[in-house]
Amino acid sequence: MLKFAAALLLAMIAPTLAGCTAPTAVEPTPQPPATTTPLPPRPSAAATTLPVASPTATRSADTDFMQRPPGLNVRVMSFNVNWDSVFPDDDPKNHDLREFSRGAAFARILRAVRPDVICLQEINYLRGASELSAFLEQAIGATTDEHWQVANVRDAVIATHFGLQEAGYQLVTSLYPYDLQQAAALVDLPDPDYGAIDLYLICAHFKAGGSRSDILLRSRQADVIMSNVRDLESPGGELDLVDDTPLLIMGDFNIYSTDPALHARTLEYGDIYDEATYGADLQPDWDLTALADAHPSHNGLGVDFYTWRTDSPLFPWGPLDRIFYTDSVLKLSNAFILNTTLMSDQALASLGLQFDDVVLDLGSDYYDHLPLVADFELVPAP
Ligand SMILES: [Ca+2]
Ligand SMILES: [Ca+2]
Ligand SMILES: [Ca+2]
Ligand SMILES: [Ca+2]
Repeated sequence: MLKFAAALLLAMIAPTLAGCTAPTAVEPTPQPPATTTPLPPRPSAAATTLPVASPTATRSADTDFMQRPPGLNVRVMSFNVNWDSVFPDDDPKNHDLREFSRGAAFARILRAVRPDVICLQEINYLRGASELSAFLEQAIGATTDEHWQVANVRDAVIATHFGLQEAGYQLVTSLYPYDLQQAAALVDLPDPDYGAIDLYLICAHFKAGGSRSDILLRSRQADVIMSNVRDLESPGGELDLVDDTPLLIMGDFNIYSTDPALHARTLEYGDIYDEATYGADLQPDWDLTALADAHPSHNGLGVDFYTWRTDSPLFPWGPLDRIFYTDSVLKLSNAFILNTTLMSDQALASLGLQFDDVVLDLGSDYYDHLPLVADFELVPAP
């Protein structure tokens, strides 16, 4: 019934989608359609204390949102960097779609945030885990005894300075097309600090675009993840997690306001869209409830919640990126979307950041995706 209703809804909105300025189908970041509209003159970052295109917002001196909460936490960060923008211009493995260069800003962000676990998207699949590891260690300024491990699938990259186990934890997608694969691994938290508990992570990048086939592919991508979660959380099959292992599903899901975004419902509530192929609905949390959405806001201020933005042409900004988690065994102690344009010069300086570090192209107000950060406290299962 839900399937029928969804199909009907899709059929009803299809003309709207076709007619609106939905992101073009260029895989996989929504790219702003070409425009000939002249842009109004903009103040330069150096000449103003106001954030670009947000004249009513004030820049805050607060840096508390960046502080790690007390106690034993794990800090995760998700960031769609836009194709290979973080690598040097002359890197032979740069993707054909690479248009921007922001390696220095990326390094400043990593050094300010200091995540334990990173989920990146739009990294050329040609890059190997060991070279990504070396690149990230240099970018983050790792100490000599700090080794970053990487598990990458398609353009999605999981990296951590903890242990990382990929074998036995990769999503089972062998019967499915390439687009349905996502990075997945078990983060081996150090036992002396965290006890026997480890952390399971799926780092995903969903199809962009507003066409009917894009929308349906996003549903399939969510169904595949959820069918794997069912296997991970139940005995038998091909994947097994220790009961009550904290689980995160994070990344760029291209959750727009211009389509029903049923895939978001699938990821949070376990409502499988194609049950004939991917099995019955499930309750994806260990206590047989839904997952929770970390719902971060810009610099923790509780005002702005979009994770993707472009102003030219205007396409609805929105939380395209998410961090879903098993709130039965994880307590969200802090969450924010880093927006350097809302920080005062003093706050930026104290964190080693610059005004436009999170903006992909300040000249055209093309922010693209912003980094999402969440701190989780591990809660013993009841
Ligand atoms: Ca461990
Ligand atoms: Ca299983
Ligand atoms: Ca269903
Ligand atoms: Ca729950």
